[in-house]
Amino acid sequence: MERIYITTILIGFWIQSSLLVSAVADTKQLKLWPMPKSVSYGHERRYIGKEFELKTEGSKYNDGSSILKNAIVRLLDVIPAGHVIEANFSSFNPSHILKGINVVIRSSNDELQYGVDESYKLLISAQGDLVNLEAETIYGALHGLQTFSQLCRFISKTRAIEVHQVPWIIVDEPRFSYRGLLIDTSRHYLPLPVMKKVINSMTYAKLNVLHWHIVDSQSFPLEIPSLPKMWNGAYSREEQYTMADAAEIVSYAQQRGINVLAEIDIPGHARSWGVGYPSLWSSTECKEPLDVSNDYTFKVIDSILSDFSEVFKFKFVHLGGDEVDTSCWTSTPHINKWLQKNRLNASEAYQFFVLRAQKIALAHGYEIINWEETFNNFGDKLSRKTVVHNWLGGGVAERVVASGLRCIVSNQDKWYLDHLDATWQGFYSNEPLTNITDTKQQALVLGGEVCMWGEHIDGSDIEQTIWPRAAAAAERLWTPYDKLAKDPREVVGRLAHFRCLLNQRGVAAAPLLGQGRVVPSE
Ligand code: CP6
Repeated sequence: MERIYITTILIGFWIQSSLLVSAVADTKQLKLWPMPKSVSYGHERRYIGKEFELKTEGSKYNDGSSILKNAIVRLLDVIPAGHVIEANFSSFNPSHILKGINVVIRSSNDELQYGVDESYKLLISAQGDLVNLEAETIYGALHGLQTFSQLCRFISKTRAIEVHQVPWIIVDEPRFSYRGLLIDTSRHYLPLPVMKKVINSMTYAKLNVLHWHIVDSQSFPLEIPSLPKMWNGAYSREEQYTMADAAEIVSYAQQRGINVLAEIDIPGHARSWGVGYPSLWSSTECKEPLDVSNDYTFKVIDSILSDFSEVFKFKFVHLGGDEVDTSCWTSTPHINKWLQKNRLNASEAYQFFVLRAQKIALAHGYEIINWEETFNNFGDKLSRKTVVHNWLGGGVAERVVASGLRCIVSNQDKWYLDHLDATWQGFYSNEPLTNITDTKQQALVLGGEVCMWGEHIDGSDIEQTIWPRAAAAAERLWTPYDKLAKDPREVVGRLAHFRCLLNQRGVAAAPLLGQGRVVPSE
C-alpha cells in the first residue's frame, strides 16, 4: 500500500515536472537565441577541460581553408576558455570533464551559396567525454558551434566553464535561407574593422547575408579597377575601399558562413558616379538619375559588374531601382530628344533602364535583386530571375509570390534599423509570410533583411543601433513558426540574456527597454 502510494507520487511528480519543463522551456530554462527547431535537455553538468580539442573522426571535410579550425579558435575565445587555465578540477568527477568536440561534416564541398544546407545536430550525452556535432556542410557546423557556445557559462567559484543541462539533443535548421542585414557605406564610410565586427556579430544571431549597399548618391567609396576614376566620388582618399579590401570582406564573411550581396542602386541613387565620369549625369545641373539615353551609361554598368564578378561570388547582385525621380530626364534637352525619338515616356524609360541593366547582370552570371518599385511599376516585364526586395509598407510580398517571382521582405515600418523608434517587439513580430498560405508561394519568400541605412549612423554607433533589434528579426527568420512566441513579452528575458552575451563578446548592443536614443525630428 505504502509502496504504491510512493510510486504514485513519484509518477505524478515525474509527469508534472516534465510538463513543467516543456511549458516554461522557452522563457525560463533555455537561454538560446535564436531558438533551435528542436531541443531536449537534462539536469546534469559538465565542464570544459584544459585541453579541450577539435576532433573530426568520421568527417568527410578536409578543412582546406581552415574554416573549422578558425571557428574553434573563436569558439574557445568567446566561451571564454581562457579562464579554464585557472580552473580547479580536483573537486570534479573526472568523467564530467569534456575533452573536446567531435565535428562530423558529411559533405567535402565548402562552397558557400544561397540555399546551402545549414542544418546541424548537437549531442552532448551524459556518457562519454566528447561533444558531438554533426552537419551536412561546414556552414551547418558553424551554426552548431554558435549554439554550443550558448550552452557554456563561466562559473566564478571554480573558475571552470560549465556546460549545464546535459544531456542535450539539439536538432536544428533555419526556417528561411536568406537572413540579411543591410549596411550602407555611401552615406557614411565604415572602416574595414567596423565592417568585420558587424560580420562577426551577425554570426552570433545566425544571420547569413551581408547586403553591402556600397555606393549611393553621396559617395562612391569602392575602387573599380576597370574605371579608375570611379572612386573619385569617395568622400576622401581615406574613405575608400580597394577591390582587395572588398575581397577581404567577402573572404572574412565566407569564413563565417555569410554571403556578401553587393548593390549598385541604379539609376536613381547614383549621383556620385558622375564625379569621376560626368557624362553619366543627366546634365551638370541635373545629375540624377543616370543618363538613360547614353550607351556609355550601360558600358559603365557592364564594367562594374564585370569587376564585381571577380570578387562578389554570391549568386545574386542587387541592382536597386528604388525612388527614381525621372524629372531630370524630361527636363534635359538631349535626353528629352532621345525619349521622343524612341517613343518612350519617362516611366517607360525607367523600365527600359532597369531591364537593360538586368540583362547585363544576367550576362555576368548573376541573378538579380531589385527594390520593389520595379515590381510595382512593371512586374510582368522583370526577368524571371528577379528577387523583389520589399521595403514600402506591407502587402507587396503576397503579390510578388502570386506572380511567381521570389521575394525578400524588409518592411520599413518593422525592419528599418534607422527608424530609431522602431521597437524590438516590432522587429520580433514582423512575419514574412503574412497573408501567404499556399505552400508553393511560401517557398518563393526567400527570407528577409533588416536595414541599417547610413545617413544618421557611422562606425561610432552602428553596433548599438543594429543590436539587439536585429536579433529579434533573426529569430523570426531562423526559428520554426510554431516555436515563435505569439507575444514578444514571452521572450524578453531570453533576448535580454542574448544582449548580455553580445556585450560580453564585445558587441555594443543597446539595452532592450528604451533604445536609449531620442528620435531626431525631421
Ligand atoms: N537609400 C536608398 C535610402 C532608402 C532607400 N534607398 C530609404 C528610404 C526611406 C527610408 C529609409 C531608407 N536611404 N538608396 C529605400 C530603399 Cl524611411
